[in-house]
Amino acid sequence: MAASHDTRLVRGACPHDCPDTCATVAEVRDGTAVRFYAERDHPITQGWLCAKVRPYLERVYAPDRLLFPLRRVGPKGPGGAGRWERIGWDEAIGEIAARWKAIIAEHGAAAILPYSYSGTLGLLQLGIVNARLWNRMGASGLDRAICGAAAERAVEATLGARWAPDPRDVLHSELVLIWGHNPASTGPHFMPLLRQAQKRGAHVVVIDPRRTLTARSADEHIRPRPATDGALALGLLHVIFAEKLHAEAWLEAHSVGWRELRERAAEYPPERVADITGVPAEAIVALARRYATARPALLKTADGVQRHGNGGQTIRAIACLPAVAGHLGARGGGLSYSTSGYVRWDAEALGHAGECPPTPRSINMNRLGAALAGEASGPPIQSLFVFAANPVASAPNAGLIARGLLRDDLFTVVHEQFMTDTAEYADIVLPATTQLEHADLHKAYGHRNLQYNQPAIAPLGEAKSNWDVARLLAAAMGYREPWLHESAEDAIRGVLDATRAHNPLLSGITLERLQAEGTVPLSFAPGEEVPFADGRFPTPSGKVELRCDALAAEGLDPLPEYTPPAEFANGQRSKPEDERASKEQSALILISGASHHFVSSSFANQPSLMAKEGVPFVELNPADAAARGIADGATVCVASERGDCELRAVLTDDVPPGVAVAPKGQWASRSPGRRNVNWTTSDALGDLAGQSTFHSNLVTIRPLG
Ligand SMILES: Nc1nc2c(c(=O)[nH]1)N[C@H]1C(S)=C(S)[C@@H](COP(=O)(O)OP(=O)(O)OC[C@H]3O[C@@H](n4cnc5c(=O)[nH]c(N)nc54)[C@H](O)[C@@H]3O)O[C@H]1N2
Ligand SMILES: Nc1nc2c(c(=O)[nH]1)N[C@H]1C(S)=C(S)[C@@H](COP(=O)(O)OP(=O)(O)OC[C@H]3O[C@@H](n4cnc5c(=O)[nH]c(N)nc54)[C@H](O)[C@@H]3O)O[C@H]1N2
Ligand SMILES: [Mo]
Repeated sequence: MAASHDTRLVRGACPHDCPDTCATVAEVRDGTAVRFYAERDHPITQGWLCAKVRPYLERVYAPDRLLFPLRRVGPKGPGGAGRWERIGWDEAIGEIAARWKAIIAEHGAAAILPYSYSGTLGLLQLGIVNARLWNRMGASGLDRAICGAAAERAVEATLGARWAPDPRDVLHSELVLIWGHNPASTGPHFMPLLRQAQKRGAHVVVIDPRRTLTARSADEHIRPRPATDGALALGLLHVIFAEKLHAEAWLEAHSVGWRELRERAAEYPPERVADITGVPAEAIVALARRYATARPALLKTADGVQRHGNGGQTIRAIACLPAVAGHLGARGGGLSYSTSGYVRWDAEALGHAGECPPTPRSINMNRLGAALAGEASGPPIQSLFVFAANPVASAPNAGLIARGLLRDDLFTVVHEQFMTDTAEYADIVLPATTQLEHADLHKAYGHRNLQYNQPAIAPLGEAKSNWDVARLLAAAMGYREPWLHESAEDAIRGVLDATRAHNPLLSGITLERLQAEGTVPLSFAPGEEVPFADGRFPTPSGKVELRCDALAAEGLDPLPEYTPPAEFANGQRSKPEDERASKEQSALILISGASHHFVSSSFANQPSLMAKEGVPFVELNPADAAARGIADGATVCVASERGDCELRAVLTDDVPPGVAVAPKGQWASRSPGRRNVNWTTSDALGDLAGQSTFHSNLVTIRPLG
């Protein structure tokens, strides 16, 4: 290397919404990142990056990166696309603060709604920025229930905490039951470990209506009708209890309500469950026996199965299985949902809510369209500040959101890296830095390491980080609290130190150590690595709550139960293939899970990844296609009672009759008719924690043209 060049290697963290939170390295030459690759020594990243993040420099240096603040000069919305004028930061921040002050004076700060989700998962650029400015202002809160709220609540209600085994412990599993989860696409670094476990003799079962990439390589694939998994789990429990395969001594000592659960499960004999789920009774009995007798069995689930109207109770039923079969606390056994509960950032250090006015109201993000139309009690939403999210592409019932964003009296600011479907509706667009241009600290939801992200390059153009924008806005609003003005490092250090004071898993983990080492594993004491090995659970009772009185106190069923989602009960049917007669008119259940090459709508504007993912498509079973006169490759209209979109039909028996699959993530602005699958999805809330119900979506599909 020529001596005149300055080359540095800078350690970072992948910020995207994925359980793997990879350790990355940027090679920076004379201020420009020239190579981007995986940290070799990281225990989970293991030296390779996924198809999405490998070409990350294409994203950082993309020609369509937003580099300057923009003000809308044409009419609102996509019709006005291209009609922007470049303005300076001072002017942009000044205009936003002036508008907000006027709104606060007239309506109160509740009329301002910040909206963010998971464009980045960093402690600083998401967590702190989500909290401080808005708390100080007294703005409306956002109920962040778009992703896994029901499962989070169900797991916490049952086990007391979102703790999960180290992914490497799968090498000790005899059976791996992967339920409504597609890690080959959504958490790919688990797959080499799973392969290794399989080579050592582990039996892998996938439960998913679709033959996913993960299901293809499993030893067994069980395909229930969508949203019937609660009945399936209760059926497995039925067999385990009936055949006395349950861990009775353990349940006596460590659980609440196992006899009541046994009574509930008694209502779900295999024949009834077969009728509900479409899974043959023999397969249910065989799986129950296999699951209960494996030593041990790992049950790994994620968020797909709970994005239904009954998702909370479904995860409650699923979460009871490892307890009843006696797998909790065994290395290689237990429940793997999320590791995110090990570190919960100190809320007061994060948001300083104790020094702020109370949050006036909270708006469920799944109801954004309805809220913009005036559903929420209190003042109408007058201003929306969107960052690290793209609700027009990613939130349910997006047509209603798009209509709301056209309101002339709504002042919308979007802070973004790209001119997304949502940014197109903004009055002011602010350019955001990428992960290479700012500092952050990341925990992971799929493993148990912290990862520090050093800025590798200077911000491109005039891009600013979320934290820098929050500080500028705080200053312009006249808020003088020091915690609204500290440096990025001090903000991270403050929350880390405050959290360490009450969390022994952070002992010895300082900012300096994170900066020096990049990856730092949580400090599990010997004997503590396997969750719940001591038989103690941080629930109100200190035991596994198979019967959960806290849920009863909220008027919910304290025992897991199966009820079909309202979308199907009110709709045509719950058993798709029973109704062959009116096939053409009859509805299909549309599942819109993760795409392989995007993360939600992130990356869906990157040409190399768009080429790999292909045009927006919907998978249909050939029998359903034939009944509707749909040929492979045809353009079809997919419609629900909420709206429609145009997709290309892919005929495949990867999806069973009665079900269709169209991945999330495609941008509306790059789709035919400027609508994506979320024009059809439901903004009804699920049975727990205000959960989104994307997959409880009845649609009709017909050929176009
Ligand atoms: N490549 C890629 N990776 C991602 C993402 C992405 O968009 N793309 N998204 C990230 C995010 S935000 C999240 S939350 C995670 C999600 O990670 P996952 O939960 O693994 O992903 P999903 O595809 O949403 O859902 C998993 C599976 O649930 C299945 N499913 C749907 N309904 C049912 C049902 O009723 N019963 C059963 N048994 N299965 C059902 C779907 O067919 C799907 O295969 O992935 C993260 N990783
Ligand atoms: N149909 C359907 N829709 C779904 C789902 C589904 O299963 N089906 N799943 C849902 C799930 S699980 C989730 S988590 C949500 C995710 O929904 P969103 O959180 O809205 O995620 P994205 O659509 O990826 O949008 C994130 C945006 O943040 C921007 N961004 C990235 N980093 C930064 C940054 O540092 N600063 C700023 N200001 N911006 C940044 C990116 O450019 C991107 O446009 O989608 C949901 N949408
Ligand atoms: Mo998510």
